[in-house]
Amino acid sequence: MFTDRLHDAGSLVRMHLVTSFAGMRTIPLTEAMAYATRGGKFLRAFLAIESARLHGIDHQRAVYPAAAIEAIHAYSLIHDDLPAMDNDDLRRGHPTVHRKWDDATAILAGDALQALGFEMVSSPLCHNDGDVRADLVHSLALAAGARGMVLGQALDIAAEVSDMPLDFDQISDLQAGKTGALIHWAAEVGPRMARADMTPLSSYAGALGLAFQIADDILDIEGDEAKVGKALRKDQAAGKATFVSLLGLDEARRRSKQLVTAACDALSYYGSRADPLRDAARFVIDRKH
Ligand code: GRG
Repeated sequence: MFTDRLHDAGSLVRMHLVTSFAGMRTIPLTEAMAYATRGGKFLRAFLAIESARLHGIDHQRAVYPAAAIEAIHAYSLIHDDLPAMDNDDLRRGHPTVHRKWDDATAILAGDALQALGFEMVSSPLCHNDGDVRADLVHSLALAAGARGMVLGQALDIAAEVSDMPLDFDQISDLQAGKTGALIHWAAEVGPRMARADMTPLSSYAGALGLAFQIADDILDIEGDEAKVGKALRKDQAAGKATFVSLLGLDEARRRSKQLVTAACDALSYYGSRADPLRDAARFVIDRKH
């Protein structure tokens, strides 16, 4: 069952990260790092492990990129919650890192988690071919940085202070960076590690990333704060353009379903072996948190 596989991927990655934190000094910084990597859905880890499995890479190695992407995702959430950005008190149902500790600890925990991500994919235990490791490091840097996630975040912040609301293409472009880039990288882990054609998983990830963000915008309107574990309806209150504000709820739902169909179809090359990834695409738009 999909939820069991998602849970297994999460446990594997969580254990891997805990082992890594155990080798560090116990100080507020490392406690905050451990705290920030708990309690998520581990969807990006799941994508990396399943993508690797499709290419014959076993989970002992796949856990490295899977842990890397969750560490970088956790860093982005810590920094996004800071007063200088979204100023949120709650994440995954618990106080945000800067609320539990302080801003300096949150900034450093985010910085260190980002570095840990690169430590993971540059480890010889991740892959014994140095060229493959270099490609993982390079592509992860592109996905996380000013051509990917950080670009998306900067465009989002710029849009908040602009008088001109974003149109559909501009929001899609922003979200392809902010949310899509890490999802994309996770889904491409298998062909990168096996030096295989990335086209099917790249198409899958493109559609999945957009479906994820549309679903996130729908959850922001319809979700239950207790289940989602963070403050909702902030975009609406700030009058921010989102997929829902531009398309309306019904059309947003229709588009997200269309994208899930496109994501599933993109995997035809793998036949039924890719069913867990198809289940993940359906989960992304049905989730309640
Ligand atoms: C601060 C550099 C920097 C980037 C921040 C990821 C991000 C960019 C901001 C987070 C705010 C947000 C709500 C983004 C949209 C979608 C998203 C990434 C949601 C969180 O991902 P989930 O639902 O979270 O996979 P869990 O908790 O399950 O890991």
